[in-house]
Amino acid sequence: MTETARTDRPEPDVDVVVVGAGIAGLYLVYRLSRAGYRLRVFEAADDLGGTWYWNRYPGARVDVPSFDYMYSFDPDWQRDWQWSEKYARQPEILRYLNYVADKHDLRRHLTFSTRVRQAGWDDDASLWRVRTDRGDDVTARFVVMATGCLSVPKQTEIDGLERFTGEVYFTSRWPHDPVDFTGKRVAVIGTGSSGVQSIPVIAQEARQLVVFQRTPTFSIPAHNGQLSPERLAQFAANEADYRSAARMSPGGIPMERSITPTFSVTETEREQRYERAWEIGELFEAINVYADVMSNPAANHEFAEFFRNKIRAIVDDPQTATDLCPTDYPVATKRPCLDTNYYATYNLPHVRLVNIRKHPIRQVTETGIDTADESFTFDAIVFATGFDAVTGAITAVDIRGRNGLALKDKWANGPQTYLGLTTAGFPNLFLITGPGSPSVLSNMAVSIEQHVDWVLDCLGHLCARGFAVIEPTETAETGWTQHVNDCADITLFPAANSWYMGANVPGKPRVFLPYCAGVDFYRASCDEVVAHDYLGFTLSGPGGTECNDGVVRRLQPDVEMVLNRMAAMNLPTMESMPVEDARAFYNQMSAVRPPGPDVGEIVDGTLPGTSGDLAYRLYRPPTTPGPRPIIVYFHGGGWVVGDAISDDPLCRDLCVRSDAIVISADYRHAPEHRFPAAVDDAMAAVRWVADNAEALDGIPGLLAVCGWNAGGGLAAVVCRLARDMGGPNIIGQALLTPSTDGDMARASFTDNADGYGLTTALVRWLYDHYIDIADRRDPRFAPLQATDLSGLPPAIVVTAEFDPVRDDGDAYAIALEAAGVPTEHVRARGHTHKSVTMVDVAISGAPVRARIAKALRQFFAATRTPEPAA
Ligand code: NA7
Repeated sequence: MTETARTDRPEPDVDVVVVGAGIAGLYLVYRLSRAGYRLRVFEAADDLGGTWYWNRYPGARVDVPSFDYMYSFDPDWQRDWQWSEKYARQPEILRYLNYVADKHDLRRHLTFSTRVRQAGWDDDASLWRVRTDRGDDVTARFVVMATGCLSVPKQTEIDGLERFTGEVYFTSRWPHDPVDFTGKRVAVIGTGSSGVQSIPVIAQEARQLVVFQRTPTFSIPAHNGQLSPERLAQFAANEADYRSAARMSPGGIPMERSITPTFSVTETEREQRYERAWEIGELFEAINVYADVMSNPAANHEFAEFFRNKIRAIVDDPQTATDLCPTDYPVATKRPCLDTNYYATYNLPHVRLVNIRKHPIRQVTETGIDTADESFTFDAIVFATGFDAVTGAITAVDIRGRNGLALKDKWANGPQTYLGLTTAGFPNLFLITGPGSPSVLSNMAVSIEQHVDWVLDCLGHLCARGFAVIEPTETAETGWTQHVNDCADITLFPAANSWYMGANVPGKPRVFLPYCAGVDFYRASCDEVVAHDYLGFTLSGPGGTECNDGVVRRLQPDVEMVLNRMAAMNLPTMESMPVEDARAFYNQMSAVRPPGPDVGEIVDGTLPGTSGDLAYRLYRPPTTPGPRPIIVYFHGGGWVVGDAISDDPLCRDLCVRSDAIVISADYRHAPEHRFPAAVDDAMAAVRWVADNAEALDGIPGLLAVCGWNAGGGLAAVVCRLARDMGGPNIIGQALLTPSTDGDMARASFTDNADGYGLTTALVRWLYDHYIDIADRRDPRFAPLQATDLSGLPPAIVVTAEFDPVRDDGDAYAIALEAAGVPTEHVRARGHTHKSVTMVDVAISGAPVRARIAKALRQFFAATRTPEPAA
């Protein structure tokens, strides 16, 4: 190794072994060889190209525009290379890769027709031992898996194939010599991208074509053709800017992330937008029509219906059209396709679709295929049945890490990686576009370059600092794997049986494999890890060991996006404002939130407080009429800002989810009305609601309280006062990030002091406006200070990980439990003081709100049907 630190350990044969000579492998060779590393590259095929070597089926094309699907490291490419089409065909891409390899003299590093079978980490020697099927036994400091995400074809699961006497083809292993279907009866099994691309082309030759479809696909017309001279000129003038915009984009193609929710615009506008996406014919553009297409089921459904209408309009036979319409998964949760005449092909008289969900394939026979109710005769069968995606090619190699741990075993329940680039227990092993990185959800060319660049920077760093070994920590890996799942969980992706979920391969664990928050967010994480001294990695070597352990993304992804957006707005802090301005600012911020769900009825009214009328807003559920339990809700705002309607979206959500009447009751605010005015009013509100339950169409006796922030504290206080004053009877309390103590010494006030919305400085400002320091141990302000919490109504207490008042809430939940109060304590991981209340903004908060509502429903149910006496 020319650059790396020397050790007294055995010198390996090479510095780096690269597995695979596709787009990733070639770029690795370019970077590694120029940096002076000694390397071997093993490629199972007898030539370079990876995916583009193998997938030679008729109609095979890239589904990202050719301009975007290319290397950016070669800026003078336009001198001697030209793309002929918007979406290049497979032979052209393969020619391009050969052109790059020849131009940069990469070929001499490549060993073809050689499959890496095994790679084992030798801990004593700190190197990898790599074995191939040709008998190579090579030692290397590092191994880089550039094996591609879609390179191991799925096994056929159809009986009898060996009996078939006709021709059999696999789109993923297409012969190099031309295949002529002229005059033949052909079957195609599979309607993913490979099927969709090949079916129209095969139909042009075949005498008869029968397509066996298990799951219909969403496909948009590619509108392929010549590249427009204008686009070419625009691109040529600004290539550097274009490439850097691609690197910072959501998908690896320059594009602004849509922030417009579907239903915030008119139906006509939406139709026009969908139509435009259909006309543009670019996948990333289509998925980006509206911000919530991949997260809001209703938004997705409408977009899907647009597609289905297109299919119905194109396909003549109504039954065929119905069979071609996907209905059992949200659009784009399985890889959508780009096509040329796919749906119209079914209008040809010699083309037929067989829906094998209705007519299952029984077996392949000597002469064709038998379904449950029909026998077909074929001259050729084409399998377009997909791949063991993302992990298949990595685990196909017997990779053994520390202590002989097999990667396959480690990943038995799903892959765990750090950044999709590395995996704990496997030092000096890098994965290019591995699971947990944007990979198949992005423009691969951009993601590959980013990964390779990261790896090269990492190797350079190790060398410069005298380290020989790098490995992620369990903490970092667990955190990243959690983050990858968190990102998927706020989308509709997990709803589909897709290869993204591993669902196409029998027995494969059901785990969302790629990282779906976007290339831009992903790159930021990778860069942040480096900026924080390789956060989450252990670096070791003759110079010692270094580890800045930690988790790079701890916030819920949507919460982080909101915080980033807020930070970018550079707003003044509330505590820097006079109170009146702070209130106006708070109301202004509240006004721009999504409204929350529809409820049955909203009634604004007043109720008698201890010192004059108090406003309230009543929310009635949208279900059948009739009396309902009542939740008295106290708003947040730190006793200083907010009012009965300031938590409107949250109250709507609570009302709908709990199927109860929610009465959001105002209380007097500080500094005009300091402690205990708010407590007195809260108590008065609960009394009035209890006394008037019947008139409010509530069920007398079924009364719970709920509150957020200061309101959570008030709800807690009211429960204790009601207990001590002999009523009213409160049957449950739901406390959402409540303020329960005046002691600001707890760790969360320091750990979460700034950067998560509510700051410790603002908490102090609110306390100061509301209550004298001398009163801060009064249990009417600090329910945690009450000497006796026994006999209080059952509780659900939600605390947020990144909240200054988190530890107060935690302490209160623990104290309730200790006092024998049935308490459900929900620690909202990755959330802030406010994020759980952000209805339709922070989707990750929805499960927490669902738990609150469930708890409230259980409080009511338990009171309705009291437990039988023992
Ligand atoms: P895909 O997208 O995995 O498509 C495979 C297709 O084959 C899909 O329609 C499958 O139906 C079908 N299939 C798989 N197994 C069977 C069996 N046993 N019987 C019937 N039908 C089956 O692979 P592609 O090669 O088309 O595309 C891969 C990616 O390459 C593509 O997304 C682009 O990114 C490029 P299923 O949906 O599983 O019910």
